Amino acid sequence: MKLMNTSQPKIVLCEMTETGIESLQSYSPFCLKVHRALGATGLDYSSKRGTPRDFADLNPLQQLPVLIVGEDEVIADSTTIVARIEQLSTARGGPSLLPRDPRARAEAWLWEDHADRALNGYLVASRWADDRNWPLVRDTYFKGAPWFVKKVIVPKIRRRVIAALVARDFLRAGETALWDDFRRVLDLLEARAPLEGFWVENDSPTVADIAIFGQLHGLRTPLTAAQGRELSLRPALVDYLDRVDEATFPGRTKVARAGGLTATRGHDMTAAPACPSPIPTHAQA
Ligand SMILES: N[C@@H](CCC(=O)N[C@@H](CS)C(=O)NCC(=O)O)C(=O)O
Repeated sequence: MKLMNTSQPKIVLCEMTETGIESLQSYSPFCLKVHRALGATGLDYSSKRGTPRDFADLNPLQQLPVLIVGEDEVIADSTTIVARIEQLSTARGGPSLLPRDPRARAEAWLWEDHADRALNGYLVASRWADDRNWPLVRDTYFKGAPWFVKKVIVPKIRRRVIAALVARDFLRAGETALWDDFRRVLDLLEARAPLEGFWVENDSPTVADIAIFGQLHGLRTPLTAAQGRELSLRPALVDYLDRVDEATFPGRTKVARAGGLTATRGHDMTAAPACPSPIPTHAQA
């Protein structure tokens, strides 16, 4: 039997502000992804919360997450971070986030990329561009901001995020086309979702699962009720996300027992309190 070496360097995750929802460690899909990679590998870590600007000395791109390993190793970008977590975990005999087979490994990274670049657009659009969601998103993200920030700065940030979505080819054909596309993509994912186990390799979560989960689980909050409902209509996808949740969130059983989760309800977080975010200087997701 292979014994796990429990020693590891100190790990600090620098990330966006708290959600106030126990089962959702971050509204940022990229920070959530890193939480779940750490959860799946069982590495110990602590978290420092703030806005991207608060950590600009660590990441001049002013994006979160950033991971600090040991005293002075600073890693930016969730993909690079997850690759480093993989090394840290396997170096001590812990779980791997990658399939052994090289082709399956490449496929896991391709799905990871698809989640970060493609699925992310739908999450950003549902929070920032959908007028049905915007009032709650705004009040959650910018709660506690001075009135002039809410009145002047926030609408500017929103316009900038929407312009970026158009540039990414998400909103160029308008909202109706975007949501038609979203449903089509969910249908494809529903058809592709594994009926048991995980996305690329069957018996344990890989980088593909963690990245897909980061983006899709973020839709299952009160902030994006319409998109969360679309997701809830795809049972294979919902069951799959719940399996990933279970495998990557050590505290899940405790939250479930406290009545926060049930098997049938999955992550229905509609009763959760709003996020007490301070003002992000940039878009959160
Ligand atoms: N490619 C980056 C994306 C990270 C990202 O976009 N983070 C958002 C929070 S969800 C952020 O920091 N946004 C601030 C900005 O882009 O100005 C990664 O994978 O870490």
